[in-house]
Amino acid sequence: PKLKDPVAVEQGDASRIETSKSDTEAVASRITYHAEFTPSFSPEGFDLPKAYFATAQSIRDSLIINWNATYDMYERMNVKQAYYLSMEFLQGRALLNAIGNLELTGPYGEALSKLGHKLENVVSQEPDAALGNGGLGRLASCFLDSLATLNYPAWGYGLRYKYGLFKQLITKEGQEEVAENWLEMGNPWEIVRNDISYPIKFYGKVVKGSDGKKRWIGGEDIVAVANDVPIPGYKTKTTINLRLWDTKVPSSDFDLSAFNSGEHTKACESQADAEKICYVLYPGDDSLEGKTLRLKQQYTLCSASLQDIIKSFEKRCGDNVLWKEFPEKVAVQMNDTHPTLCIPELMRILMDLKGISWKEAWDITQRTVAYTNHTVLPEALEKWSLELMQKLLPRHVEIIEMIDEELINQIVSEFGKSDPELLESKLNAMRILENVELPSSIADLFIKPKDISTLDTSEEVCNKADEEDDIVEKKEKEMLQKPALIPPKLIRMANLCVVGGHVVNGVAAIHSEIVKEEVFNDFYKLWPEKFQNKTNGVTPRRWIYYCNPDLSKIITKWTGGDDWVLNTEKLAELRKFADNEDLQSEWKAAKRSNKIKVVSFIKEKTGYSVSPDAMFDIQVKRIHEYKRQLLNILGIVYRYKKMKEMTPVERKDKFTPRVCIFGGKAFATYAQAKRIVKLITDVGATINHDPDIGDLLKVVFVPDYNVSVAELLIPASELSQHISTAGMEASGTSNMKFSMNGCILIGTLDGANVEIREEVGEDNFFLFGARANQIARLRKERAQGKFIPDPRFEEVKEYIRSGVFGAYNYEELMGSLEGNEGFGRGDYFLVGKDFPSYIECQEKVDEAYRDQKRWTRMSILNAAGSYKFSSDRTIHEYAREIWNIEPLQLP
Ligand code: 4GP
Repeated sequence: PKLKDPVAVEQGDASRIETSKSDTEAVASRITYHAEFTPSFSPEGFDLPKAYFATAQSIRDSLIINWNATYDMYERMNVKQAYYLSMEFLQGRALLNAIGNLELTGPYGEALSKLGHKLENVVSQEPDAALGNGGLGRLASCFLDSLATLNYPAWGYGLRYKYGLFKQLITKEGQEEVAENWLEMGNPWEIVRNDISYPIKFYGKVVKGSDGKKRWIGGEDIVAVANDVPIPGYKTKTTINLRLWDTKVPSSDFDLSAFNSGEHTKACESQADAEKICYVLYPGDDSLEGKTLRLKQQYTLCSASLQDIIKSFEKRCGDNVLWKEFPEKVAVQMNDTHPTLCIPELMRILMDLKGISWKEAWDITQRTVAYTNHTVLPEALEKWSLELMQKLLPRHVEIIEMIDEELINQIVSEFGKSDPELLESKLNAMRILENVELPSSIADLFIKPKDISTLDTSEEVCNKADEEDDIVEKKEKEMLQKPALIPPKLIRMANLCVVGGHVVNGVAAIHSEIVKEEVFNDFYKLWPEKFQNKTNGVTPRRWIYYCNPDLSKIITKWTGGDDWVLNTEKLAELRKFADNEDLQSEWKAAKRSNKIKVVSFIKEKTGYSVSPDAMFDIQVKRIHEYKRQLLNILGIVYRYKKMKEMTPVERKDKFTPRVCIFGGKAFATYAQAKRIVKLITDVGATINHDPDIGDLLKVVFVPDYNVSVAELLIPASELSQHISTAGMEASGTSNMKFSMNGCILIGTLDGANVEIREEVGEDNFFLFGARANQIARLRKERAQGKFIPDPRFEEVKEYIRSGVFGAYNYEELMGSLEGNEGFGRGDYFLVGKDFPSYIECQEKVDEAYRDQKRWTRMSILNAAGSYKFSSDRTIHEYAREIWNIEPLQLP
């Protein structure tokens, strides 16, 4: 077999496989070529791992041809490009997607079968690329798919972590984490670009040159090396790039003489230091070392990507580099605050290296970058220690201080000095630096001179004042002796993003309102034009077409073609057939065959046998108190207790058989989330072995939830739970995937649930719980001891405490739902408040499921109403309203 097809290379067209042979033969010969020459596997045999690797290599060849053609076109046309910077990309598997997008599923299936394998078995060999934690990372991957499919000139930039988040084991103790070594067998998708690398500096100091310019010198130098992952669009040649940075030391840094004198560890020390930057996603950050490592990761991503972007801009400009045109060629999107250092880094490069003035550099920076907020949780709005940043990135801190000073001046000129209290509150809320002195001209305003005329000067009062002064003085001295009591100086990254970017967007309509009215309200009042909404979306390719082929065929049949894959508005046409009996029976059959696959999967992963006739009720997402997996499991416990109190006949009459499926990872240091996992698995262990209950109720925790597991579970789902405390889930994206696959949602009016309910219709969504605008009042009332819990809620907690589910001490978990305010107590997420309406809503679910015709209708109407939630729609909005980029397609 030939290594490359010259015709295809010349014409930049990967779909033109060797014309002299049939597609199948050509594909088979490409696969066997790689099976023979790929050095990672032994020459004999063609077992599944080898078949996967050779197949992936063969398709990668095709992608590279299209990738080069796409890149050449962007260069030639010098179009504006968007760059999506993200610490996470949760790509999942790539093979099936790539084969499908190139429309080669048929030839690949046949070729592999000739070679003795089934395509589906080969595909399932691929480990998930799990370079992400949750929604934010998966969104980034959906965006890449849409960008390529819609032919937008865009790239992703991230880090090539050696280990993904972690692999989750479920044992008797609950969750255990082990290293996610996704690169163990090599990664056929990445192309190491040893020709593309950039220096990255840490520590050192800032000096002023004779020309008056600041220079950052000394310190620790490493190198960031590009690893390119081609991202193919669907039914287009456009293949964009995900560039992931890896880190190493500059080659000159290897201490040969130390090595030769036997000091091997010392000689390799700097190498190890550099490499560990890209070891793991989200290294533990309780220690200073951990914090430093995370900051190094963030800076590496920003610095390497910006150097790369700038190099490409300069190359395209040739001899005539007009910096003020930079924002007309480059849009940088910061996926949450992790890439905030883009702002001072772009300023530094422009000023210190390109000789541009502060004013012009600031204008360019602001017009280039934009920021997406993904969470309202205060603990997730990053703040970095000023001291740490000063050590690691001294020049950036100078720049951030300047930005802060300019902001202070702007706030002062906006609000005036006449009302010092108002001014002080604005400064406190909006400044980038926290707990850092104000410039003295401003600080003086807040020293309130005492009004001498009203002072009581009697001896008694004077003595008392002296005593008070002594106490204050003593306290101040103590404060100085105990530095921990002095509030740390911090940099608020989110504020820097809002100030430094030209657009700030939330990710669902309700979230964007909260961003404007609460999280960044002071900024919103100052710059209302900066704030936008971009409701999230998910790619219909991965999340219907490839993961649910049975349903896809039905949709294609009933909507008159497969153009819905690119144009999801067509899904709405299913509405008119929602009651059609033929469609209903096909629809149910597809669901059932997907459920049967999950039955085997559950058996394999957990040992539990579940019935495909029961309703599949699923909650899969990161384990977090605000997402309220606890509410779900308490509801299940309530259901179980009621079942136990009934006769078998009553039980069968009242309850619909259910398999309640959970999946998701608890962050390794998040103790409360891990207790929730433990409770779920303990409840499952009891209920699943209870002969009184049988198939009427099963509770399963699927271990190691990831993209591939989601691709299996979501098509089989009938009910899915999106039950966060209202106002706390920015958007959610699995809600969209479930709805697309004909699953009915039970949820609160939170995140994208609000918009999904609008689209699918109120009757086709199970709504319960307090509304976002009630939450603050409810919390306040609770703290005042005014909340009277529903007896059913008390009953459930009591039942768990009684030890029915084992001897584990659930006191910290149950206790968190009780009492008034206090750390880990006071039911901050209002589980108790929403519990009654939740279980009552679950009764409505049971009733609806009993009427299968009604249920199937609801299911069809969900898929039909999900058309808005394609990431293609979202990306068009970003392209038009934030990035100002145009599609450009290869001929
Ligand atoms: C997530 C949000 O929790 C989720 O609501 C949203 O759908 C998703 O981002 C994408 O916008 N946030 C994160 C995070 O994953 O790490 O903050």
